[in-house]
Amino acid sequence: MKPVYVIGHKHPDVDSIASAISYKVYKQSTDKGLYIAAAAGELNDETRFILNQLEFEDPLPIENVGTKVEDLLDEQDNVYVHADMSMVELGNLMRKNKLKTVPVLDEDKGFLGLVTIGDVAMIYMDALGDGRAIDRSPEIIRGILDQKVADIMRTRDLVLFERDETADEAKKNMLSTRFRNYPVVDEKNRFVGMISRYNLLEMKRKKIILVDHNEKSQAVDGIDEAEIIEIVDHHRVGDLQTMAPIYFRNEPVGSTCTLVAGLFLENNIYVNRNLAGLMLSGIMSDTMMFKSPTTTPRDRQIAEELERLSGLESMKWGREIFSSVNQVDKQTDDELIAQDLKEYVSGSTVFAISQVETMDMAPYRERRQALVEAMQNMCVRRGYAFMGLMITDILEAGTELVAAGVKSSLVKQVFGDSGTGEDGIFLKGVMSRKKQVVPIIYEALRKDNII
Ligand SMILES: [Mn+2]
Repeated sequence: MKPVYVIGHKHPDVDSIASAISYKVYKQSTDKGLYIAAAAGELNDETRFILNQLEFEDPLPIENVGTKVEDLLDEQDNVYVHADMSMVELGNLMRKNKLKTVPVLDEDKGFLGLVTIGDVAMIYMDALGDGRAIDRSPEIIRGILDQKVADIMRTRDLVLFERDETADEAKKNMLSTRFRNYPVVDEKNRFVGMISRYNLLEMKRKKIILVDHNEKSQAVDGIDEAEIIEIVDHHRVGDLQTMAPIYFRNEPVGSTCTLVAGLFLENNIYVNRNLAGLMLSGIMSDTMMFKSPTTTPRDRQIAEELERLSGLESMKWGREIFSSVNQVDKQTDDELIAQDLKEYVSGSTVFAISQVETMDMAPYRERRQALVEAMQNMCVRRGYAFMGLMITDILEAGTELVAAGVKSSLVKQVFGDSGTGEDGIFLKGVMSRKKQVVPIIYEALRKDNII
């Protein structure tokens, strides 16, 4: 069965991972099908801490959701034969299953070769020749039937695919060869199935459910080739397009986990202690322990329910989560600015806003100059007009905004340089990237373009 991947944004934060895992559980208990929770990037420290404490497996890491050879595999059961099988058995099997091509495998499913119906026919035709030896035909046929698959299988000039090759590469290869079916192997040459020219015509896209984002620039690579079947999110509506109508749940609440937990509760679906803890983690992390202005009464209400179900005390658990973050000295400047970075596009301007949350600003302030330099370099490398780093103090409920890049003056213009430092602006009460920073920048860029 083809799986559906539930996946959050790149540079995944706690909410992204927690909502992917919990929404996967929700789908699994309400819908038919196979669902897999995935991660579009490395897990951060808080997420690792939470998954560890609550005993969850890591989501499947996925770098690219573009169509791969494995997505084109034939759905039906794969029939194969062993090299020591007799021609009689082979003939029976091919007739019974109406096969045109059969792979030959060893005991470990290692791929050895192929037998095609054309090859089998040729053996009979060659042996019977021009028909002059017709009176000897019982003998000739017996000779053929005595042969083994090993004697007749084709091992040379085959076109094989690996499961993680892109569908585009496979397509090119298939168009330049003339076979009907092609075997697919894994990296250890073990047979995983067949693909046919026919599969190529109806390109099978990976099925994806997006959680905690809906903008292309934040989505896993290859998203254009995938089929988005649902979105559950709490961010502004961005630029993704879908072929068909989809289930799109977007509400302005503090975390995606609030929405997912809401679904469990509304539909009276059982939530175990750990799952309740996981969703509570998403809420506490995204709302910065209810201090972020994105926090809504709904987040608090759902968090209360989850406290009850998980046995965790939300503020205490929140402090544990945030103190597991402070690995600041272990991270390089590049790691620090890339850890929770989001890209945005406005017309031809691409910019990025990064955010770290902390209970202690001092180590960040000490490194500010080095961070600015790393940001300058990142702007050049990735073509950002500017980027901002929000160093958010959860206890103080405020953010130091550091900007870099060619157009960084725009950031200083809109947020006002309070004079606390050359590149940093302290913004009291600002905690939310999506509510208090990004919209203001968009508005400024819009005006900038008009004027
Ligand atoms: Mn979120």
